[in-house]
This record gives sequence, C-alpha cells and structure tokens, in this order.
Amino acid sequence: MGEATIPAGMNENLYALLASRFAGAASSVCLELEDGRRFTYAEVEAESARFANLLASLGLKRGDRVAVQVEKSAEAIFLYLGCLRAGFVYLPLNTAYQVAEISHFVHDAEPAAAFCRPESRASFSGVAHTLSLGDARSQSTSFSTVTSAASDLACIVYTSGTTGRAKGAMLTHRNLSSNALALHAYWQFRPNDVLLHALPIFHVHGLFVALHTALLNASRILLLPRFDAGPVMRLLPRSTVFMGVPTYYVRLLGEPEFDADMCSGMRLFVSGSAPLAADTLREFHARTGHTILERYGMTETGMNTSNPYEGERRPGTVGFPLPGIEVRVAGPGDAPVGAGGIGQIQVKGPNVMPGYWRLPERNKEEFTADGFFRTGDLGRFDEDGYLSIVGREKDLVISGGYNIYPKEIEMVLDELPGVAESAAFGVPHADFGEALMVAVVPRPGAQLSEQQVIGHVKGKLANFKVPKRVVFLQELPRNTMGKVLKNELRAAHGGAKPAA
Ligand code: MCA
Ligand code: AMP
Repeated sequence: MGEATIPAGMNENLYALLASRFAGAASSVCLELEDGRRFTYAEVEAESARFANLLASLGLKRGDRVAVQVEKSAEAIFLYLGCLRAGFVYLPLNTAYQVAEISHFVHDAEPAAAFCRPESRASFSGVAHTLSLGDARSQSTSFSTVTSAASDLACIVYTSGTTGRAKGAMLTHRNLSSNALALHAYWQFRPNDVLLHALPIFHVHGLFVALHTALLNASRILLLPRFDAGPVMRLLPRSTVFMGVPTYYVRLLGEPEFDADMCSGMRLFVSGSAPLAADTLREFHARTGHTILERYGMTETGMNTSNPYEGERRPGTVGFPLPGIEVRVAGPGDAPVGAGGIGQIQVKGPNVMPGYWRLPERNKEEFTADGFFRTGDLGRFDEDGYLSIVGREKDLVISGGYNIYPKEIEMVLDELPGVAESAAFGVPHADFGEALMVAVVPRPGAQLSEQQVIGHVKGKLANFKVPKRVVFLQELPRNTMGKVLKNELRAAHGGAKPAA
C-alpha cells in the first residue's frame, strides 16, 4: 500500500482536507452526544464557522496561538475546527493542569487568545483575549476556510520534558493531514463506520488519531465526555470503531457483564499511548473474539507504526511502519541495527514535527544528521518486521496513558521544606499500567508524612502527576557517577501496593 497523499492544487489546510471528505455528507450525523443532541456535518461546518469568525474578529494574525483549556464537548470540537479554518495555531491543554503549569505554557507560547472555563480565567491573565465556548453564539455561520501551506503550523501540543519543563511540539497541517490519511487507509475505514469516542481531546490520541480518521470518513461519532465503562458498554452495540489507552481495556475486562454480544457489531479496537499487556490482548480476545490492534506514536510524530489490519496482530509488538514513514532501530553513531538488535527508535516522514517551539538548540539534538527524529524509545525489529518497544532511554512514567516526567515531580518535591532530595519512578499498577511513586530523603530532624508530601504536589500539578505512594529513605541508591538508580528503587519498592 503506498502513502496516501493530498491531491495536488488543494488548499493544504487540514480542515479543507477533512471538509472535502464530508462535503457529500451534509445531512449525515457527525456528532451524537450523551444528552441526545446531534449535529450533522452541515451543522459542524456552520458551528465551526462561528468560532472561525469569532477568532478572526479579534484581529489576530495568521500563526497566532489560541490556547484552549475546556471540557470535552461538541463546542470544543467546533472551536478546534474553527481555529484550523481561520489559520490560527491551536494549543490544547489538559483540563487537569493547574495554575503553575498553565503559566509556563502561557509564558512560552504567548497565545493571543485563550478559551477556558470561567473559574480558570486567572490562569490566563496576561493573554489579550480570554474567552469561553459560549462567546461564538452570535457569530455568522459562514466562513471561507483560509488557504494554508503544508508547512504552516496547525497546532502546538506541549509534551513534558526530561528537564522538567514541557516543550511545545510544533505540528504542521501536513504533519496532521498525512498521518490522518495514512491511518484512515491502513485501518480500512468503511462508509458506515461509527466511532465511539471516549478519549480526552487535549492530547494526540483523542484529538488527532480518533477525530481526524472519523471526520475523514464522514462517520458518526458517539461522543462521551470521558471514559466510563458503563456508557461505553451501552454504546458499543451501536459502534464499529473504538480507540483507547490500555487502561480502558483493563477496565472493560473488569466488568463482569462485558461480553462478545456487546461487541458483535464492532470492526476495530485500537490501543496505544502505553504498552498493552499481552495478557490483556489475550483476555480481550477470549472474552469478545476481537484482537485489539496496537499502534505506536508520539506527540512529536503522530502515529509511526501499527499492527496490520489484516494479518497477524502480534502481542507485545506495535507492528510495522505506516506507509510513507521510515522507522529504524539505531545503535551507536545512529547506524541502523539489524533484526533482533536493540537500539533507539528513530523516525522520518511527513508526520514528524519540524521541531519544538522556540528551542532551536534542542532541535539540533533531537534529530540525526540525516533527518531522523530521536524518539527516546528503545526497540527491536523481529525477523518478520514487527517492531517491539523494549524500553525507554527517557526517564518517563506512563500512567493510564498520561506521561509523567519524574524530573518535574522531583523539582516540586524538593521545594518542600524538610525534603533533602527525592526521586520519582513508576511501579507496576493493575489499572494504570504504571503508577507514580516517590522516594523522599528527609533533612536531618525533619518530620514528614506521606499525606504532607502528597498534599504538597496536589494543587501544584495536574492530579495524574500526584504520587500514589511515598517511601521515606535515608539515602537514594546511586551509581558511581552519582546518578540515582531508579531501577533499584523500582525493584525494591515496586511490589509495594500503591495507595490508590
Ligand atoms: C486520573 N488519575 C490518574 C490518571 N487519571 N492518576 C494516574 N494516572 C492517570 N492516567 C487520578 C485522578 O485524578 C484521581 O485522583 C485518581 O487518579 C483516580 O481517578 P479515576 O477516577 O480512576 O480516573 P479517571 O477519571 O477514571 O481517569 C482514568 C483514565 C484517564 C480514564 C484512564 O486518565 C484517561 O482517560 N486517560 C487517557 C489519557 C490519554 O488520552 N492519553 C493519550 C495521550 P484523586 O483521587 O486524587 O482525585 S497521547 C499519547 O500518549 C501518544 C501520542 C499516543 O501514542 O497516543
Ligand atoms: P507522548 O509524550 O504523549 O507523545 O507519548 C509518547 C510515548 O508514549 C512514546 O514515546 C512511547 O514511549 C509511548 N507509547 C505510545 N504508544 C505506545 C505503545 N503502543 N506501546 C508502548 N509505548 C507507547
């Protein structure tokens, strides 16, 4: 299968591509909500025009950033599409982020406008225009989508960094369009597909992978505000495609009434963002008859590899490079290693971001001399070309599909009086895959409790970054270079049952 491409001469704006696919489906339902509201594709076009007009009326310049921290809703999707249409750069923010986290994004990205919940307005002080989703109501429902070049920025998505500071991955219209087309073709979307959408829409999985493929297909999207096993099970019989992080599948399997009948109309279950345990894959197959399709991606690259739609979906692997994308496993000197060898996964293709926002020095380090992006993941190709992720060079914890960079947690912990030093690390967790745990070395004479440590992080960082458990140590295990041995901490304390 070749690379899916955008027809020559077409406006390269991502919205223009999506609209070209749903133009013939004006009266079909695009979004169906839990409260019964439905929006046809014609209504999505009209409602997104309102947001494009609102943004255009503010006098923003092309390429200005629009920061968005709002609950998942139909209006949030209209805002996203409206922002694309008007040629501004969409900057989604997790609703769990706290004031201190937001202030870094605002300072770094300098958005010209921000959409937020009324109670969060203070977080965006300094932004010229702070708005809410209701503000577009009086705007016109017609808007001519601006013409964008393939290399124009469509979105900036922040992803936490090893330095403790989140970096903005710059994503162009071409990055997003090419990946949407590749996935739509590879996963063989069909005319009557119905997507059950339970993922958050402030990260790549829910916003791009799920939404773009469905919109390209003019599909009906059953939009849930969040993942909850009950509503998902209720809607599965009306769906054909579902995408989730491994925790969603673990939670569905934890429901005794979850069964094959519920899934009899389903065509495709996709998993990603974190490793899917081979046991989960097997148990899911035994219960439903469906083999979950696991794929691998990153904020900086979109999706890179996927298990095949037809053919064997091999447990513990993330499949093959997607058409048009080069994926290699590289050793010292960035030389590719052969099948069976372990090395860093590196990626090149139309999906890969041009770089991080305003970090030119960093960008030089993140790409090889021949233009491959260094993912920081360690992988191995088997003899049949299936890629497995065998580890990470980056010190990263993935909990319930959310990334947590230990450095950020350690910086916050070290501010707490009484803490001499700290180390954050991931431990196995049945529900979240990995759970965050911290080791704290108190200063001599200091009295610290687990509640105090947890309480200190709560309120400063998003709730999913709050440690589930704290252990107090007299010193941290270190190697001769002074580097903290996280593997030793994991081995010593990983068996301890996390508090939540
Ligand atoms: C919530 N909590 C968490 C998490 N989510 N703690 C650790 N890890 C989490 N992921 C906190 C809650 O704030 C709460 O804290 C306590 O844990 C229990 O909450 P619970 O009710 O169980 O959580 P939930 O609301 O049900 O959420 C769990 C969830 C959710 C449904 C798994 O986290 C989720 O939807 N995750 C998907 C993330 C995602 O979209 N990732 C894709 C990123 P307290 O009790 O203190 O209030 S894109 C990406 O990674 C790349 C590009 C890719 O390949 O896709
Ligand atoms: P993010 O920072 O949200 O872009 O997360 C990207 C990271 O998630 C990747 O670099 C991987 O470490 C991890 N990831 C994504 N999909 C998978 C998968 N299927 N299996 C294992 N890890 C994954």
